Amino acid sequence: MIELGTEWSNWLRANIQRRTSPDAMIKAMISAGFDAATATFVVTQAISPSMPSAIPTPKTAYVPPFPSAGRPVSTYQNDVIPVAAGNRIDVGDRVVTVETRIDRPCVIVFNNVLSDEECDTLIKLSRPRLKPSSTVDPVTGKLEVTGHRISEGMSFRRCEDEFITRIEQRIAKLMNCPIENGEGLAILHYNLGQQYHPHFDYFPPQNPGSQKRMAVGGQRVSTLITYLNDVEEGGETFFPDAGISVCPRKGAAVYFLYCNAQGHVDPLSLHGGKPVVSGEKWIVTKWMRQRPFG
Ligand code: PD2
Ligand code: ZN
Repeated sequence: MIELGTEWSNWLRANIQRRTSPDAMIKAMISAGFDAATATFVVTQAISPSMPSAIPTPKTAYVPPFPSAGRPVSTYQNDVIPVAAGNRIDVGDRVVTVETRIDRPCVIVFNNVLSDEECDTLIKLSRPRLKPSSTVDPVTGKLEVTGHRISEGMSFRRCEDEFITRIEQRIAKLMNCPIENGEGLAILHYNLGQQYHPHFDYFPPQNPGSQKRMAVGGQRVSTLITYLNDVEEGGETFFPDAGISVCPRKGAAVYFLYCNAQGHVDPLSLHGGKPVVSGEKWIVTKWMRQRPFG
């Protein structure tokens, strides 16, 4: 039996009452981070009169109106943003400038995170190690190659040499998170037409595979995507539920924060990479965890 929280139970009940189609409910649950199998099971079970329902009796009489895009209104709240205040941030060996700050979802765009030479070196070092990209299977928690992210990638071991260590120290200072909490720097390369469909970087708490992924280091809390080249057209990092698009620019970066001190995660951080329309796209991503990782 899958246990749904009160918020989701109320949402499901209200939608069944207003005769929303099962397909639309399943789609809305998948968009909110449920895996397809769980969403299908829960909806099918809820609408079937012959099976016991996953929906417990509501504890409150109030059922919120149909929320935007079929999702329940999120009560997520950020803590104090860890990134330093101000328009210029000294990260030790460089001054990073702040281009844009958005409160919710918490998104910050930086310039001058990496030099042109550092971008070129990361591409050169990673190119011979690229493999088809993998994503996390939501049920097993295992990494698998799927059509979900159509690109190639590789990960450096944390602090694997002096050059990587220098970049990691700078990024940790910028994100204001201990270097030990970081996963290894991950490179992604997109060719013409390739994209990354919208997803959460956090491990969706209701996915059975997430517990396994969080056993070491806990939940992911923040991401920094740094662009390693200028893309002629397309390839924006976008947040579809917040209406934000960030255009890739060599050496610039987009930061986002989506997990607070209580371990609650922000569904507004749903994001993806738009298809590359002209040229190619290279990025390096740093994911930070709640605790030391690995
Ligand atoms: O390449 C991107 O813009 C992108 C978009 C969404 C990268 C990631 N997610 C990621 O590395 O998690
Ligand atoms: Zn992502």
